[in-house]
Amino acid sequence: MNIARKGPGAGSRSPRARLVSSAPRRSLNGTWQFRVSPGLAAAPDDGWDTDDAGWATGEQWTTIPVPAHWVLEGHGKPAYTNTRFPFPIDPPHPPAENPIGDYRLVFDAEPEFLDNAVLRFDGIESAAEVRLNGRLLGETRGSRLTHEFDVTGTLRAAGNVLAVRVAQFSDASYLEDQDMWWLPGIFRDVDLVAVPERGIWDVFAVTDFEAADGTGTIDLTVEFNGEASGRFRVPELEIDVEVTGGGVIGAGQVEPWTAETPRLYAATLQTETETVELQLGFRRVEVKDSVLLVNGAPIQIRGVNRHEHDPDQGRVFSAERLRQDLVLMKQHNVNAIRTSHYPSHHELLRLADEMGFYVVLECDLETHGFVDLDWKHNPSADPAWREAYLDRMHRTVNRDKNHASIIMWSLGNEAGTGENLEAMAAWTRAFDPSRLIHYEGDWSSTYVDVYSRMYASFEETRQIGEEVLTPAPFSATAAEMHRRELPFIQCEYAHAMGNSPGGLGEYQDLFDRYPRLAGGFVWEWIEHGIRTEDGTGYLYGGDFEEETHDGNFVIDGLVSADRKVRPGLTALAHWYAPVRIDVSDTGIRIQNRHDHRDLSHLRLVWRAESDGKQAADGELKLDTVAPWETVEVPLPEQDAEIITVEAVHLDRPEWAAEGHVIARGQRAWLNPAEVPLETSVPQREAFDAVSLRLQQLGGLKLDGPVVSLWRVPTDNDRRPGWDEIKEPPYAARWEELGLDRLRTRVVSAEERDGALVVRTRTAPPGRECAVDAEYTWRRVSDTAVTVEIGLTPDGVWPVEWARLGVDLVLEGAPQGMDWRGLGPGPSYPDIAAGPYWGDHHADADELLTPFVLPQESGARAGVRRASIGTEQGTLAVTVLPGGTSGGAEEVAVTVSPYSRKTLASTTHQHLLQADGRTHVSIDLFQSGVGTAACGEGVLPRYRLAARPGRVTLLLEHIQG
Ligand code: IPT
Repeated sequence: MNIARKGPGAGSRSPRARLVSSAPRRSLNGTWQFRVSPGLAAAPDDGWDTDDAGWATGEQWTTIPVPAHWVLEGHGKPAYTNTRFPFPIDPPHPPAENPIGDYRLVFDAEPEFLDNAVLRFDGIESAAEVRLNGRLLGETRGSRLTHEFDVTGTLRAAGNVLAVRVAQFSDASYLEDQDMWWLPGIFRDVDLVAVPERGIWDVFAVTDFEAADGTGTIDLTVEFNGEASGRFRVPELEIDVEVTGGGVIGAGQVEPWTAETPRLYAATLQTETETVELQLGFRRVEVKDSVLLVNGAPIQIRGVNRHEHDPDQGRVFSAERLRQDLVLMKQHNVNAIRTSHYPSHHELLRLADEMGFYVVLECDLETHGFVDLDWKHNPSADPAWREAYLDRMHRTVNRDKNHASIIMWSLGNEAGTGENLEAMAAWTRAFDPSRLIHYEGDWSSTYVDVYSRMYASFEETRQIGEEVLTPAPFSATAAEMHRRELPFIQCEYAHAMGNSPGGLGEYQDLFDRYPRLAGGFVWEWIEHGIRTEDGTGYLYGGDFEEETHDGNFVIDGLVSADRKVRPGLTALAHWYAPVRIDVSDTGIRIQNRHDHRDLSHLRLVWRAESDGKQAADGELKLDTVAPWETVEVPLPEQDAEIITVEAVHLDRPEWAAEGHVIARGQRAWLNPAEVPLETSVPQREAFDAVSLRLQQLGGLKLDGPVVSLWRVPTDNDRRPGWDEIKEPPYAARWEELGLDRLRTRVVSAEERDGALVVRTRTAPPGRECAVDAEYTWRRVSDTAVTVEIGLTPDGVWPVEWARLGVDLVLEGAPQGMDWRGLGPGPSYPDIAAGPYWGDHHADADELLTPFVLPQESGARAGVRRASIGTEQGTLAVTVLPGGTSGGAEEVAVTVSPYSRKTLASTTHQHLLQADGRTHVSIDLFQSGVGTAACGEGVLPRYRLAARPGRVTLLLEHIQG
């Protein structure tokens, strides 16, 4: 086995479309014999792969499920690196310590496979040598690409010996340096597929739609297996024609396919011996005047990057996970998927056609690690690798070429520049002119059809939006001129790592403003956590004793590895919604943000609430609202506290849950809480003698409030961000300053105007910048007090704060919270869309977001009143009207079973130890979260420079 050469695989048949066919197919998935050797030199040549069904496997052999990754089945360990290769860059040589897996299966074959059949492998990482009955069938390269080997004449009825030797690393690893786990093995299906004589080897149906007259065409290319012809039928379109090789078939008037209206027509191609079924979607993808069009109308890509990952099985396909993903995407208004950074399991395309997604189908290619050598030796620019590159693209395009959902072919990710990429583009353009070509790595964009970038800043995105409008400078090269004609997409933006991404609204505004900006794909859909053995948590890079790894950078998704929705996805659903509803003092504005549909498939229902009760409801009657049209209707109700308008389906699609809300708009005019009239000076015994913090309220034991400015660093806080002015990350600057170690001195405590007034000064160790606080306490009853809190910064604060608020600790573990405010999910200033006004509840386990790396989470904003349940009783916090003193009308409340110190010092969610107390933060202001983990930091308007704040709270111990 030669795994140190620069070529493609060998011996397989030409790549073809994945067809739904009547030809017999037999899965060889199941339990195989297996052994692993530590390197190629140690892999035995002991007859295991000869034509001997009776060969006895020795004791190094065991069994393994196929498909699976052997490192997730107890043989060796997974390893995570982002861009770095985990071995020296010495192409095409893999390291000598390179686990080799030998797979062996003895099987019988039914008669229908004996005349003519192929053996199909859908995915083997990273290179395999395949032998059947002692004969070498060939080698695979391209871990996520299909290889079919002709077994005609080799396959027999009984006792076939299939022997597959798989190298974990190979020359191919240099082309597969995606940011993900290295997971070797036969991890996708293995099938025996009959190839009937006079049947159909391949079909390519290129569909087109002419928006001007509503007609469609089908350009059919068929490759029969031997001398044959077939009948091509599309019953709904009354097409029934004889096909010998192909040609263009007029389809007459058709309903077009779009991601919003995924109309498909069932078609069949039939010969004497085989019938193939196709689902045709008529659509045209094109670029005009630097705008991306589908069926003549500009489209906005509201996309996500999707890797394949399961916490137990890695990249092994699971129909359940796939469906779960696409259903969740639909429910959150995602309309596009980039298959980062390799072709997904082929089932994804069938579902994308049916459910409606635009797909950017990416080739299995990334050579990112060469960036560390300044791209020296990059295979993309080395002619010796050219065939390997082309082979990857042929396999990618051919397998999925009949799917309407694919609007672009992507050459790969982060593979630098070079002629081999150009050659891939040239072949693809000639083979399939019906789709656009995407590749981000070459910013000069000479051989692509869209200008694509990742994590371009707001400012740069704006400039790109405008570039097309300004005349080109005299010096513009042909390449620059070409680029100006292209639409712009962000193939990755808004990095969703941890408590993130901030700034979605700002990007969306830009996408809306400039026709050239066709939207983008958030990075990324799924966190790649690997489940711990005891099932209680997820692991990341470094947890498998890897010497070289990139930590938790692999945990950066909008959903957890088990597809639990992270708050970033709730925010995304708001910005990606195909309807925008704005309720103001004067009326309701509704914008149709579909590209191809009016709103007649939706209902717009409203309700008015006062005092936490529904007062009235109804439905808004709208005339036809065309794509991108905005209409305005008057408020249906004048004096309610909250008016909510929701867009729901008239006929619920399969993916929508009962009562699914597509978009929501709201306006709240909340009545202020009543201020207690009779108050007195509270007793000193309720306060700690030294700190003057409240210790009891009724029978409730507590400790606080104390001024607090810090948060548990988020993933974004821990990284510097791509801002022009380079500053160390927030986490480092806060640590340096001691924001997490503030100390408080009591300045004075005195009775004044029927209240106890406590003044304190809080500052970091060794610094003089401080926050002066004044707490004015009044007793309301045995179980209630009010406290007016005035906070004033003093001196120069060298870094922005994370929060401005106070902390309280209650005895007893938290049991949940009820509140009036924004919810049910958390929000921070730049990731605030989604949560809505109302009366909300969170169970104990919903108070925080269980991010794999513990970090700040869970703040419920806009809170007017919160009842915080603990084992000991309930503390109700009510914000009293700010009145003329300019006090806050609402606060953000965070309730946690862990102290911030515990959260900050624990590496994994499942290792957190609760201390049996309830940690409460009441914040007047919070910093945004930004996306500095990969992209821009917190935008200036969401940063929290030192500032004063004031609020009056009613604190009550509620019994029972
Ligand atoms: C970008 C990669 O394309 C993607 O695979 C992922 O690693 C992402 O970053 C970060 O999570 S590349 C980076 C240099 C912007």
